[in-house]
Parts: sequence; structure tokens; C-alpha cells
Amino acid sequence: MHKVIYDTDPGVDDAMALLFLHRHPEIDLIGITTVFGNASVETTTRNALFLKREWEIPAPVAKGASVTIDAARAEREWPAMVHGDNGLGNIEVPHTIDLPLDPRPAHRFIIDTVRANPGEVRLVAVGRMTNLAMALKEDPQIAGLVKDVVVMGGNFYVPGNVSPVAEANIHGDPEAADIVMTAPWKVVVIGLDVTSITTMSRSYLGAMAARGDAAVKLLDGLSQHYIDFYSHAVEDGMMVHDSCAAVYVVAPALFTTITGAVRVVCGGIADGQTVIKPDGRRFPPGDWDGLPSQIVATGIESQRVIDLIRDTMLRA
Ligand SMILES: [Ca+2]
Repeated sequence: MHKVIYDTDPGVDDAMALLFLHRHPEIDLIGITTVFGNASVETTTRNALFLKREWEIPAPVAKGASVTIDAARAEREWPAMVHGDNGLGNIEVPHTIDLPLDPRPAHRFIIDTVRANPGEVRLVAVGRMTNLAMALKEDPQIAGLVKDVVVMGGNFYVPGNVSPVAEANIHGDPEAADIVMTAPWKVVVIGLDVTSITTMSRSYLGAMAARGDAAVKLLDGLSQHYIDFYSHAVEDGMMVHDSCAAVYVVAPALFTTITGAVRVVCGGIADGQTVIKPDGRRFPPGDWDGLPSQIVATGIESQRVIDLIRDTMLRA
């Protein structure tokens, strides 16, 4: 069993990945931590509690960061045109959910849970990396106690999605992402190189919902606004970004990867760009030297990933 803490900003594609993690028989979802990104942290936390209640997910929810790790960074607007004003595609969601939050802030929850399960926890982080960076700052030794960190974020040999060179999760807190990528733990980076070519059509999702239970029908409903948004880039479907990271946990063979030190550009016109120095390539001394070699996905068997998502959703 893979013990997973899911760090998330639900978020429509976050919701799909959450249901995948909850339903996959080889995954033990032991915690959900929230972060700002697709909406404010108040909204993403409310959404996590809403999905926990609707989908009867036992894992505790801990509320996380509301601002970037470098507080001097200016706030940006929430991407309401992508995820809706409420972060869940403008479906009806109660203002408050009558479920308790874990009393600890997300980064403290991560530290405590990692220390209670040394060598076992897989962090699946699909929002801004702020909570992970805060956990590392408060307790750097956890880097040696985590099994691995699988992140959805970045782009290496394809364009970005919030600037020509940057992807949203990284661009939303570049300093935090650079801390996470350069820490002495194993990071697997699932970026736009693979997530932007892994799409689920509206009809495929609809057919899944028709066969599935109420949970899958809710997922179908909350995804419609997001699919409408993606109509400029995808033929009546959606990029399933965050689910690709969740799938990697159980099916890494569906991905091709390269290794090397990864840095994140902080500031300037390339703010939030992720750059790998591939292992074996020689350069003059530079800012990638002496850093841990991380794993970067450059290829994916998209249809098999999509089918695995469907098959897992229909296991209920
Ligand atoms: Ca997300």
C-alpha cells in the first residue's frame, strides 16, 4: 500500500485526482492538505471538506498556506474562468461544511505524519508548493524521511500555460517550488510535457458517469465548466493535469522520464520557469551544480492513463 498525503487546491482536476486516490486499492490516503491557488485557501479547504463529505473519504483535512512563502510577492487573481468562482466549476456547494478540520496547519500535519511513518509517505502535491516548502523550512530532516514527492507542475520542453515559459502551480509560488526541487529528497515532476497531452473528452467522462455511482456523477457535473474553458485547446474535453501525478504513484511504467537537477527561475520575465540540467550533460560551473538529481516526466501513455482513471473510478 502506498501511504499518500495529498496536497491540493481543489480545483476541478484536483477533484478527479482526489477521487482516484480515494478509490485506488493500492493507495492509503492518510491526509489531505490544502493550499491557495485555484481559489483562496478558505475556498479550497471548504471544497476539500465538501468532497470528503460527499465521497465519504476518511482522511483528515488540514488547512494550509494562504500566501506565497515570500510574502513580498504580490497577490494574483484567482483563475475563476478555469475552475469557476467557487473552485468547483460553479456547481452548488454549501458555504460551510460541518466537518472538523485537523487542528494543525498543513505543513505541521505533513511534518508530524511523515515522522510517524518514516520512509513510507508519498507526498502528492498538485497545487503551489508552499506547504511543502514551509514543512522543509520548519523541519529540514523530513526530506530524509519521505519516500518521494510527486508534483504536478512545471514544463520543460513545451510552453507554459500562464506565461510562455511558466506553468500555473510553479508560477504561483516560484520560491517555494525551488526549495522543493532542490531539497535532498526524491522529487518526481509531472509537468505540462505530459499533462497537456493527457485529455479526457466530455463524452468519455459522461459515459463513465453513466456507469458510475453518485461520486462519479458529481465529478462529471463539477467538470463541465472546466471542459467549457478548455474548448480553446482541447476538442470538447479537459486536460486531467493533477490525475497524472496521482496515476504515477501506482503506475510509473506509463511514464518515460529523464533525471537531473531542477531549478525554478524566481523573478524577471521567466518567473516560474522550470529548468532541468539533464544528468550527463556537461556545462561550465553553474546554479544546478551539487543539487539532487530529480525525475522529470517527458513522455506518457495518455490513453492508458485515462483508462486507468476510469477503471479506478468505477471500482466503487
Ligand atoms: Ca491543482
